[in-house]
Amino acid sequence: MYLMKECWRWYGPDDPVSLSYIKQAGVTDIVHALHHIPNGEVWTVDEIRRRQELISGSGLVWSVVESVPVHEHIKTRTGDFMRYVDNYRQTLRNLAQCGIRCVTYNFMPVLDWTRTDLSYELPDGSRALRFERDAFMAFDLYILRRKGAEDEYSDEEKERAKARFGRMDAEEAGLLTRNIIAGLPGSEESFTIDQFREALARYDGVDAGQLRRNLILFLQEICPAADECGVELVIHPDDPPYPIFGLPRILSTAEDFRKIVRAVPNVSNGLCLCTGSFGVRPDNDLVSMMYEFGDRIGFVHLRSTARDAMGNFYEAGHLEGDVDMYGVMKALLEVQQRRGVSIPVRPDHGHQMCDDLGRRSNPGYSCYGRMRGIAELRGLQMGIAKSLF
Ligand code: DNO
Repeated sequence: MYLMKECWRWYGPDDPVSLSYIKQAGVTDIVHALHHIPNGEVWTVDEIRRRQELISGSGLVWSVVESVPVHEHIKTRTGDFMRYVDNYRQTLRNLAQCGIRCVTYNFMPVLDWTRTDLSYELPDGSRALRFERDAFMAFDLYILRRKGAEDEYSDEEKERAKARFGRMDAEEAGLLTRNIIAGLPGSEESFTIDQFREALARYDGVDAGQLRRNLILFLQEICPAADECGVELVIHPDDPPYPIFGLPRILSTAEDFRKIVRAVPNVSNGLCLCTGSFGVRPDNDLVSMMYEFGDRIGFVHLRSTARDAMGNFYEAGHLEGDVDMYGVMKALLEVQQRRGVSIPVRPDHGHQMCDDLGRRSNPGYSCYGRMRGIAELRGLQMGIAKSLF
């Protein structure tokens, strides 16, 4: 029987959750990136091998890269983008030479994922990541004071934002700013307010149609090499899955991914099905997406979010919230049996709980919270597998 290949994201030697702890979580594989290499530069075979040896020394296997970041110049097709495309292709070849054949990336302009609160207290005392719409709008309108933002919100939303900003003291405003623009784990960019304004300006005149064309051109440039060396490129969806800061978004729905596949049918053009990101939109049917895109799903992030009518969401327990995790897991098991492969899966964004609460950790990447996540998912998988197959 083909079960999920259980993975865990590790940020490197400075990650407070060590490889030996990860081993104790019972997973077999590591999701990792060479974060010390500047965005756009080639990952050499030497650097990759050195890291690979460190990981295998702990009895684990580095099997998924998350992420090889896509330089902003590639997303906007400006500046030095051709050099960055060549470097990207070379990095893929080097990874393949080392036997690492699943590479995650995203095509979100400027910011990778975005949250407003990294320490939202739940009724049981654990803490979760949260996106609070009013706080977000307050930042956009009153702290960033983005040109044009006024026109993108309704009068009612502007009222809410104003009231929210009015309740904020300087400390809260500073924390909110850092949470949004200082770079969450995995993002390769970090900005001050001025730098952030400049980065946004690079997208003046780039709408969703243009950004999608740029993604398609990029894939047409790198997929032939990826096909040839057997690397699967898996795109991570937008998080949150709708436009923010007036920036275009092109991977928020099933239809978005269909468009990319229609334009670039190469086998290496794959999807990282992140149930937490896609799951924030009620119109994304995750179970059908798992079946429909099954052949192209090279990597899965399992987590759940709970949304409300005000546009807020927080990261719920892995088996709670709005995601039908039973349906997703059953579909995943069926896809794996049909394809005859085990797909890499990682528990995403755990809560801070128990000893996590007093320790430093990368937001979303706590030890106990993710252990709880993987344990619940593993139990769910076993229950379904034993009753179905
Ligand atoms: C957040 C992550 C994202 C993801 C990238 C993939 O926790 O899921 O940062 O790694 O978007 O390129």
